[in-house]
Amino acid sequence: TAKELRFAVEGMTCAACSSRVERALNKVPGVETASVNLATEAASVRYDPATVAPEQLIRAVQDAGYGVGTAT
Ligand code: 9UX
Repeated sequence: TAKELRFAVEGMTCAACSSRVERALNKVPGVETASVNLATEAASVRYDPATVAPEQLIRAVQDAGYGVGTAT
């Protein structure tokens, strides 16, 4: 069963930034869908908790060069 994680993404200043974060999240094995909203700085990720842990999702954002804020 998929779970949903929502958190704030810090440091995005243009639409290419949000696309980049979205792509990084969608590339992680176990992620079903990820969407990132530039204006609200919100990331929403549907993932399979048997395959991937929330920490790995956060690390993917950080490795892409952006910050992770509080869960929402
Ligand atoms: Mo445009 Mo977003 O250079 O880093 S992709 S600000």
